[in-house]
Amino acid sequence: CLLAGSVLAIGALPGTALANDGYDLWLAPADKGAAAAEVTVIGDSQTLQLAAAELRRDLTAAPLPVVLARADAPELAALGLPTAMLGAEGYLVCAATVAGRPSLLVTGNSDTGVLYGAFAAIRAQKTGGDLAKLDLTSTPKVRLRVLNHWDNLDGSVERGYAGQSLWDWWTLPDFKDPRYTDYARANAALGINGTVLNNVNASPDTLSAAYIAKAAALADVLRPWGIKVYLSARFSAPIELGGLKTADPLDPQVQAWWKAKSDEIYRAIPDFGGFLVKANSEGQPGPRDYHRTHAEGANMLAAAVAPHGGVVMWRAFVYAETDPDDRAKQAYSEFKPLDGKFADNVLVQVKNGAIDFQPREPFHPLFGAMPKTPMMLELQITKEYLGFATHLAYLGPLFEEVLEADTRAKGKGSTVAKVVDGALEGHDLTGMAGVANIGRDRDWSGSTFNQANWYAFGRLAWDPTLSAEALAREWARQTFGDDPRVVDTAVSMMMESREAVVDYTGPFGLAHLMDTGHHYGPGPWVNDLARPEWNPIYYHKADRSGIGFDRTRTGSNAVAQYAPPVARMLADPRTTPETELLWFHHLAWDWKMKSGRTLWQEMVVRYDRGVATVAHMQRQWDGVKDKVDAERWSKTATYLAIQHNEARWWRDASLVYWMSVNGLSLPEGSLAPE
Ligand code: GCW
Repeated sequence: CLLAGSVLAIGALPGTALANDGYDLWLAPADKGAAAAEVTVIGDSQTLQLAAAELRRDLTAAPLPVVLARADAPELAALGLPTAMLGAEGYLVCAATVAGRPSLLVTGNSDTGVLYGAFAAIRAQKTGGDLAKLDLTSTPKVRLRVLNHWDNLDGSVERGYAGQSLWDWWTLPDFKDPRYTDYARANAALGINGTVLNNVNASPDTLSAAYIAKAAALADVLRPWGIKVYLSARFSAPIELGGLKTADPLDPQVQAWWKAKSDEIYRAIPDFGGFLVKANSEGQPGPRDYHRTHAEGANMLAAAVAPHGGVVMWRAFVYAETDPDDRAKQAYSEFKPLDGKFADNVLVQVKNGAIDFQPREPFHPLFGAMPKTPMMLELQITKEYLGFATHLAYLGPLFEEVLEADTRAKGKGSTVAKVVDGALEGHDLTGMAGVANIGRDRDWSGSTFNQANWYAFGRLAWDPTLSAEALAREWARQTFGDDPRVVDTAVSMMMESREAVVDYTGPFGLAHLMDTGHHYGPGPWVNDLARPEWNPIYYHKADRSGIGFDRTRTGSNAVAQYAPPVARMLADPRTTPETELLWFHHLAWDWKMKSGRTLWQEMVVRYDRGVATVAHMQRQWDGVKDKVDAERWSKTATYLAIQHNEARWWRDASLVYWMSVNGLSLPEGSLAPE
């Protein structure tokens, strides 16, 4: 009683909205006072019923009764709707006369398509669309829109900053936590249609009978929402689980083991999506242990799931000590020669950049370089290198930047988005993966604004050409309501946030300067780890004469991995985008930047600008204190204060370190007074 009273008291402070723990994500219920829509379902499926329930709950003041029906319903036959072009998962929402009654029709070629249409209608209304004029049609551009959970069987989450794993393996398969349904709803609202339940650093036990049953229980919850379950497979599982002496992919016994294991999984999960594999990377076992190629490894698993319609998502995130010259080159060196050698149901999953989810990285040279292979883009939604859950960094612009990058593989306009959605090379099997930022925290993602990164990933996986800013606005309206002052403020903060992190952690393409292991806070000086490419100094190569990694012909020549026009542009520091300058070049501290300042002076400006931007975000947030509920407002304000302190920590520690290397001092008056 006392507790409830005190919560109410907080909510009742003058001018302060009630508390909100962020649990509802972008699905906050519509205005309770408004009339619910009248919804009729034609057909009979659980998914259609779920879609109807969403509309009854969240669509208000509909000018017409709503009808939900699959396109093949006899009642729609006479309408001649252009549904063929919607494909398996697209939707159409429009005014139509159904069975003699003017209606708002939500349709698609599958139940899931109708469900997506229902969510699209709700989104349209919540973001200001006029239901009377609603005419929506959309088809996903990417087929597999998948979250990758790096969740371990002990409940911990690798690089997870939102609490323990959502999956309670202990109580599964009997207890299906209602939260799994809420997770499914949130994903379906974005069009996410797959989830890899466990960490790519996979335990062999994931494939044991006990865990297959647990995964099957989750699959049962997710299925009506159009979401398939996938598992990360440990390549050596035939040894650890099967008692075999080898995991050699060309060994008939190993092949038979995987076939039998796949059959067992499909008996429990008939629509199982397939396997995700991290092989021969960071100590994980793989086909290279047996002198086989990645293609031989992937194809062996692909053969096991192919009869059931499954796929293999084979990661290209590989690097080893054997090629210490430049870690950024290794994936391309190993995978490019394998183009055309992968089975039809294999996708190669490539991180956005060639190193590892840095605040800024040039696009991965494998995009556009393997035209015969479906290339799946892997993005990191969880902010391993961008300040975990505490720092506000909206990743929409980062995702957009890689999707818009022009590989020039087939002339101008050969964007990464077109490689990923299959348009450039004519692939039908396409995919995008996001490393989830979801945990058991009440707000799912560790902070309100982190939810936007999950949101942006899901929407971009549906349509990689959507704009990061438009998505920020969409998200903000559904999250905070439609007060323009709050929405504009949130969008403005979001759109400047990622560049702020780049500025205060390392501008101009500097990368991997975080303290090692946990990757939180600065550590550009670290140089005592066993493998050279784990040490930050390997990446910045700063000395008295200059800073940056020479990836041109005089250095590692990684630029040669890009298509010739891109390679030429990157070979010269004067034509390299300044945002990526030190990624590709080792330059003198007094290199002249476009601003006219020296590199060193400009670096100081950028570090300081990063701190100033965080201060600006704080001021903006202060300005909407009376407009946002107390709980979300104060948590965000506190996190911004942490971020401001830590941006200063980053700036000061980095500058002091660079000065210890270059012997220069701070340009007069360069740091803004605090
Ligand atoms: O980003 C690095 C992380 C590892 C991760 C690895 C990978 C799952 O530091 O924690 O392991 O990449 O992507 O495989």
